[in-house]
Amino acid sequence: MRILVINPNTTPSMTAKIGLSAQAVASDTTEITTLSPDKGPASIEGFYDEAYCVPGVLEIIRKGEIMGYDGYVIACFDDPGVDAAREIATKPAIGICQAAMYAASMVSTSFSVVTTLPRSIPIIERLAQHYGMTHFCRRVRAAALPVLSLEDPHSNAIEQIKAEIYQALEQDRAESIILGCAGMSDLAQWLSCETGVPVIDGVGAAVKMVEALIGLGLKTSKVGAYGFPLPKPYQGDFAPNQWES
Ligand code: 5HY
Repeated sequence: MRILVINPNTTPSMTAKIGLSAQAVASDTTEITTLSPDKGPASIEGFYDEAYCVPGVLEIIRKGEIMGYDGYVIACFDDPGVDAAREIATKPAIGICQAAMYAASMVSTSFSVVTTLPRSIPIIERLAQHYGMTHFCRRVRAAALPVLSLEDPHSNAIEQIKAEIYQALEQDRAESIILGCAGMSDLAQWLSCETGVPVIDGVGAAVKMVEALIGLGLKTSKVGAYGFPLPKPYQGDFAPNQWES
């Protein structure tokens, strides 16, 4: 099977890191391709960045459908554009937040999320509600670091994340930890060993769940909300994005 992993931001080093994390857990028979849009924000930190990364993500999904991919992973913890992606995709499309929360709920009775900046907390809290995960989610915390500091080997990012994890274990009584940014995907295994609790990376969780859905022969329903968009004229720069029946 062929899975297309999309990093919705435009930072090549993070796209490469996400690709390695996806490849590391993929089955031998799974071919992973990792892409990012050629337009949009260098990192996604808040609603505005999130809104502007979506058109690029959807263009990649449209190309993926033409190229016959079997499934998609949207590798940003805000799960940007996942519902719109499911409208244009016939194959399964999963966001890393949803995947990580469902995985955590199967290996623990409670989890806390450690994300980057405080402004991402309300976005993730809303997603926990949307996915029916509020009774599992003890707290969404921020390690107070910009997303791109995860790309800087000289930053103190890893220590800040670790410190926040210990706070979560102590104060939230969390039984597992979810890393709330795709840029943290390479830290999960090491942090699990360091902390002694499951530390979950959404990129890996989403790849395994897409593999499972493909293995079950499941496709995205084209009945109702995830049916193909209705053809209509789009104006201006988005004219090329209008849906043709
Ligand atoms: C992410 N931003 O996973 C989110 C995390 C965040 O560019 N990739 C990003 O902080 O919202």
